[in-house]
Amino acid sequence: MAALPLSQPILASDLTSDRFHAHLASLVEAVEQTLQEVIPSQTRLHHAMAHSVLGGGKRLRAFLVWESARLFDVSPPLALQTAAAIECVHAYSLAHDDLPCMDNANTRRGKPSCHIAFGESTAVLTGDALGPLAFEILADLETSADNRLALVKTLAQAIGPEGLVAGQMIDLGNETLPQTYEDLCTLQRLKTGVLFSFAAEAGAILGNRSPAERETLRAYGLALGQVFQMIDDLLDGSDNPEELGKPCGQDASKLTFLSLLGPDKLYEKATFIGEDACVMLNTLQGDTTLLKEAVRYALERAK
Ligand code: GRG
Repeated sequence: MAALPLSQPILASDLTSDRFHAHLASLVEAVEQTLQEVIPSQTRLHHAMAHSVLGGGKRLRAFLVWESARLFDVSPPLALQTAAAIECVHAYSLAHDDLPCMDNANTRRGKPSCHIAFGESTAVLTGDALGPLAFEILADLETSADNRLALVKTLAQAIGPEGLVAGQMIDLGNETLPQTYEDLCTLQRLKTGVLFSFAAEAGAILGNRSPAERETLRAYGLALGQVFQMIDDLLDGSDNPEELGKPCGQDASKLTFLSLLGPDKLYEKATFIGEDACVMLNTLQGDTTLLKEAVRYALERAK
């Protein structure tokens, strides 16, 4: 890890720029529109899918796809469809995570969770439907077969038995629970980092970039995921369910970055990891300012 003073320019100023917020807002709108086009609206299942995936969420993963694709002049429709696929998978994971047998959360994105609105079996099937839909979107992208295969395979790896599902198993206590800082990093890499990482890499895949560039964006995504998750832990211990997007205090009985480090050390460490993520981006050509600002945005959630 590159050692850096916290005064590195990108995180030194106080707030994310208007440009960042304007880009994020227009991306949210564009992804929403793309998602509306891919989610059918005839059946109860379709309505539950729409409930889970539309009208909410920060769309950070979509933003990572969009910004990494922009670096490499990928066409906007390709980037948006890829972003929509990732948001479908993310919504799938949230619908399942909220179930009584998992995190048992009644609200999500300021709305009733999918199982509260539609019942438990429909919520399970909603996730079951959003996953295949995501892969279908990727398989249909107007890009080379190599790129489609790389996207499908990398996403499958990110969410499968060595990714999201493994992280959820650990989080639920179905595997050995985390005991150390390193264990927590592993858990959060699996639960959050791998999907951020895939999102950031996706633009490089679509842009036919080198393995080194793909690796840089992957590593950046992992680091951003860790910052994000550390701040999530901080918010879980606070009284800010709006920012967290779900009820606070759900991790009170678990080892978390907050219980392990305390708020000050946690924030300091998250800032250091965030600085490192920004430095990684300096090896890429093109304007990575907004990707760097995404790090600050993640840190700012704690304010
Ligand atoms: C195979 C996709 C799949 C899932 C099965 C249920 C499960 C295994 C995994 C759940 C993993 C999980 C819920 C991780 C939490 C990730 C996280 C940080 C969620 C909150 O992300 P935000 O804050 O949410 O970006 P918004 O609402 O803004 O999109």
